[in-house]
Amino acid sequence: MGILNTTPDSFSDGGQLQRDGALDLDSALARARDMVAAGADILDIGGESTRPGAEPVSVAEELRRVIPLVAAIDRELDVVISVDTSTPEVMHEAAAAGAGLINDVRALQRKGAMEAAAATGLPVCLMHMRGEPKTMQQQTDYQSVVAEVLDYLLGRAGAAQQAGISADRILLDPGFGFAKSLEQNLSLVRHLPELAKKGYPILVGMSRKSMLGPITGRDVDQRLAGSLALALLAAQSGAKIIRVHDVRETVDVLRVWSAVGSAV
Ligand code: 7PJ
Repeated sequence: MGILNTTPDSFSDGGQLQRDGALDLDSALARARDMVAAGADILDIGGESTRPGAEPVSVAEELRRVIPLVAAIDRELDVVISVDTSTPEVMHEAAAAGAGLINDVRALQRKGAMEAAAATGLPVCLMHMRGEPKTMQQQTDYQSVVAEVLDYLLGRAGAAQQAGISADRILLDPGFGFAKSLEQNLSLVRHLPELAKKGYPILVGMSRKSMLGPITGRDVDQRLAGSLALALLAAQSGAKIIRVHDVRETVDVLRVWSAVGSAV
């Protein structure tokens, strides 16, 4: 899954696709084309920055950022389009414009989101987070982060099924970096195989994230090697979808891993 940010303030690549204060559709489409050519099966389009400390965005602004790009990619490229959103209106409009997956870092907890997602008939990715991005890094006290994340995700999966989203349309994500300390993120990586055995496909996003800062001593634009290490560990642990900025390099790593795994 390749990341396509339409936000001016994303932590790792924000603003690169902007011109005159708005998303430049041609640049965004060019990036989408590149990621598909590099081997991405899914593109994740987000119109709200959820990095720690990020400010909320209005519904109108999120729609303006996301929907034209979903429609343009759907017209041109053969790829599954995921929308990274918690907003019911965006879910509805994105589905109509050709989206194939709803990726919600708030696990459909925003008012009306569960109903909106169910009405689209699309698969959903439910991610673990606490609170809101603006303050989430103040909420990292867990008795056991692994058990609590697992409980939360299975609870949300149950709620989704009650709302009419069938189990085979549900993916889970532990939410690396969302209300978690470095140690807690590492613990979740270590215990990914347990999560992967719960019967739902696992999606993970660790690309360039801050957990790599203290480990490698690298700034955000120098975290490719660390991100590739985490992608490989996640795949080996049973994750089915790896959400990344660097598609070409990650696809190489996964192809090598896959070749070794299928060799007799
Ligand atoms: C994630 C996400 C993640 C899922 C972001 C960033 C911050 N969606 N959206 N999982 N992270 N499912 O790209 O670093 O980890 S936004």
